[in-house]
This record gives sequence, C-alpha cells and structure tokens, in this order.
Amino acid sequence: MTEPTRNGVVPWPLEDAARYRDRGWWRDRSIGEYVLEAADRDPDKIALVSEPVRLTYRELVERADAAAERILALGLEPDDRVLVQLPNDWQFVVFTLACFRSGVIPVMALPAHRHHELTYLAELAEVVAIAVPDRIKDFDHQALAEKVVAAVPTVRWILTTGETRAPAISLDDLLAAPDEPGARVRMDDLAPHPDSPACFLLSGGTTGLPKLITRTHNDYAYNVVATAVVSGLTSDTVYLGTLPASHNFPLACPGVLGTLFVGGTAVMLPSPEPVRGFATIAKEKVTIASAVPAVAQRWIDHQREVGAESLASLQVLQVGGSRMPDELAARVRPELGATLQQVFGMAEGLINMTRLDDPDDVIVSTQGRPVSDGDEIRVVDADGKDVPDGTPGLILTRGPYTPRGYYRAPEHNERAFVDGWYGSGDVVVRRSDGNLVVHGREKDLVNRGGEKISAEEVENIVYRLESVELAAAVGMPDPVLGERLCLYVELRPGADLDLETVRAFMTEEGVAAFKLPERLEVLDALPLTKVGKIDKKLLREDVAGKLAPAV
Ligand code: OOB
Repeated sequence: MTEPTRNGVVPWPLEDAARYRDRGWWRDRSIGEYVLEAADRDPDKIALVSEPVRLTYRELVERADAAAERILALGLEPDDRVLVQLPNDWQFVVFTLACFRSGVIPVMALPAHRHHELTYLAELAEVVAIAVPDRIKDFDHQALAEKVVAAVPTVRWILTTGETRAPAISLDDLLAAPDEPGARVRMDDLAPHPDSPACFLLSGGTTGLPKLITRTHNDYAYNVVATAVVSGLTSDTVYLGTLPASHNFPLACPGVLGTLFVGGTAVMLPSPEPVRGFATIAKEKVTIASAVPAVAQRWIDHQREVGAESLASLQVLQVGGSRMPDELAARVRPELGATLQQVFGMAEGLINMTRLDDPDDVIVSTQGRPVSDGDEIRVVDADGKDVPDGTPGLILTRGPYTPRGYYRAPEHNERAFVDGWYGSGDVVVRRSDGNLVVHGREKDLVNRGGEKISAEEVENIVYRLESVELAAAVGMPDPVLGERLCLYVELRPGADLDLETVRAFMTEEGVAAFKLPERLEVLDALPLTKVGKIDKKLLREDVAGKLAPAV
C-alpha cells in the first residue's frame, strides 16, 4: 500500500478516524476490492448492461484491471487526476473502476460541462488526462478536450470513446477485454491506500465556481455500503441509472457502485426520457431506479398515457436532488406501483433517506433521516445556536463519510466547515421522530431540477458584458424543474440588453447550457439591502409575483 497524498486534501482528525474504524464503518479496503469480491461470489452473473453491451462480473473486473494496467503503462501514475466527462454507458463504469483499481483519481465532470467548467476543473485538480466521448448528439467533445489541453499545460492525454483522432488515444482500446481472457490481471499489489482519494466530486457550488470534494476509498465505500443497506439492495437488485452517473446520487447512493458491491445488475441509460426508460425497466426487470423530482413527474405523466404494466418489476423509486413537493410524492406509489424513497443528500457526504417500511406520512412528507449511526446532525439558528426539534434552522453535519474540507480551498473551508461541522446552507426542520423536512436554503444557488447553479458564477460571467452595471441571478419558481434561473440586471446609461444576447454571450464563453438564464429582467435600479447588497429576496418575490397566475 502506498501512503495517501495529503496535498490539498483535508484529513479527518486521527481520533475520529480511529472511531470510524472501531465501529466498522471504515473497513480499510479500496472500492475496487468490493467489486472483486462480488465477482468472486458469482463471476457469470451479469454486472453491467449498457445496450448493446452486457458484461458479466468476470468480464467487468477483467476489463477494469486490464484497463488499470494499460493506463499505468501509458504513463499515468497513482494519485494523478483525470477529468472524466463520459455519459452513462459501459465505458464510464469500466473506466471509473479502472481508476479505482489503479489509484488514478477521476474528477467527475458532467457531460453538459463546456470549456468554462472543464478548464477550471483541469487547472484546479492539475489533471493529466481527460476522458471524453467523441461526440454526444451534435457536440464534438473531442474538440472541446483539445481546447482544454491547449489551455491547461498539465493535461497530457485525451482519451476518447468512439472515433478517435490524433492526438487522442482510444479509450475503447484501453477498456477492451484483456488479450488473454481468463488470465486475470489482479493488481492486488497496487490496490490504492484506503485513506487516499478515490474520486473528486463537484460541489453544487455556493460561491463562484464549484469546489472539489475529495472522497477517500474508506469514506466513499462506506457511503455506498450504508446507503445500499437502507435501500435494501441484494444480488437480485437490477438498478437503472439514468441521471448523469458522475453525480453522487446515481453513482454511490447506492447507485451503480452499490449494485456492483452486492452482486446485482446495473443498467445504464444516457437519459431518463420515459419511453425508453419504461421499455428498459420492462426488458431488464429493473427493481430500483433513481430520479430527480422533475423526472418522477415525467414518469407519472407518461404512466397516465401508457399505463404502469411495464413497471411491474419496479419496487423502489428513489427521488432526490431537489425538494419533491408532497403532492407529487403522494402519487408515486398509487401511480407507479413502487415504494418512494426520498433522498436528501449532498456530494459533500451526508445522505438522508426515508426507510422503505416507513409509514406513508414519513415517506410522503419528509426527506428522511441519516443513513448511518455515525452521522451527527445539528440544526442551528443564524448565531449557530441549536434550535429545538420542530423549528427551522440551518443543518450542520459531520460523520464518517462527510469530508472535513474541500480540496485546496482553505479560505472557503473556514466558512463552510466549523469545528469539522459542514454547513450545507439548507434550512431544515427536524421532527421529533428524527426525520428531516427541507424548508429552503440560505445559499446563493439555483437548483434547476437537481442541477445546481451558483448565482455568483453566473453573475461573474455576466459582468463581462459591457452593458451590465449590476447583475443578480435568482431562482424563479417552475412547475416542472422546481426552479429556473432568472437574471436581473441594471444597465449602463444608454445600453440595452436582451435575453438572447446574454445566452449567446455565455455560450460563447463556454458555459454549460443548464446555467444560461431563462428570463431576463432589466430594472432601472436593482434594489439594495440596508447594508448595500443586492436584495435578492425582493427579486425572488418580484419574479415569483410576475409568474403567478392572475386571479
Ligand atoms: C445531491 O447532491 P448535490 O451535491 O448535487 O446537491 C446537494 C444539495 C443539498 O444541499 C440540497 O440543497 C439539495 O441539493 N438537495 C435537496 C434534496 N436532495 C438534495 N433539497 C431538497 N430535497 C432533497 N431531497 O443533490 C444528492 C446527492 C446524493 C443523493 C441525493 C442527492
């Protein structure tokens, strides 16, 4: 075992780490080892389905280990970071496992990210390689990767699925079956240190650009194990992953990794679009799927058109990422025939879930409770004083799978972590039964159907426009996505601006499409608070009022 790198990674205090080991939460095994064990139990079982590819456990781990060897032979080293921007397909899973086996650290970018996000992440994590598909729909990801390489000197390799042009290297070749199938390349000597980072996840981002969250093998494996227990996963589980797999929720709560830990079958779909989703559930006899509320809504609408026959095998629908309205939650069981599991989680760690056998009232009107006895939770007022159950307050948490700081962000960490307690900025009520209800948030981001958009990040880009004097990005209510982004601006004298110009400019700047404003409000003067900050509360009320149906 190699010693973990501490560079930029905030470790847990030694006494907490010792306790987490004593309690059996940290098992000192790397993530890949859990999957190898499942493969040893039933090597011929189908592990991964990503049409038209079906891999057995034997094939999956052989490919992952062969790929790990090939990646290292190429020149990547354990602890090197690689930016991963792959859609939900078998390559994502095999490559991620190969990273977990080799100690190369995947930085989990989204397929929707563009130049603005990728160069930032590549620079921050000093990535040496970037893994992309050749294209998704009309978009040339390989060309995007080339631009990132040109901008960030540490990036030495582009790895591409599909049609690869020089200087890129074929990821499909790297991920191919070993030359001699069966001659297992078990890289047991290279199993990374369990306290070293397994992957870097992206935070929703409360200030400026997203922060990176370093998840160690020990903590992340426990995240997977604890959520797999609460979601009732077994080797009979068939999990459908349709949300972008680089998100913590579909990846590890319990998601694809949880399924592979217990010997189930993970089915990958690149989108949650209901026609294909329902057909896949029927064909593969999917037992559990995860969704954001907007997707659950689409599935319910679709069910009303086509009926629920194709969902007969679906036992559990997990919903999280943004607040599910109680009325929608109440419709899941009667209309889709599956037990709803509400999930209130964060890439920073803490995962709350309703239990499958909870009474209806808990399942429908709460976002559940922590998955581990090791999760500590406080609910506090603005002064940091604990409030009694039943009173709204800010949630603080620490525990065995909630890291104690972001990667290379000491100043931000001082604010986001207090004595090891992470403050997510969510306003919750803890009920006397321990379940949490999310009431709102005190962080400046827009939650667009589960995708988080930092208001400050958008504003900083908009300020590059000559015409803009003041800018404020706020969430506006949306019946489908929960929220969309509305941009308020005050213009320089004589200037004008329209929504299309802002969107075209931001696209030109290489910003992911989901961050583009969907409404523009030009005011003579933006309202200010007593201390001279833009009064966003007032702006949120203003746009909500404009959108409310006239009575
Ligand atoms: C998940 O993770 P992130 O990191 O994209 O976003 C975390 C934030 C939370 O702080 C909260 O503001 C919001 O997303 N959130 C919810 C929620 N689940 C997440 N707000 C209300 N109700 C919910 N059920 O979103 C995430 C990570 C793992 C599992 C599930 C979701």
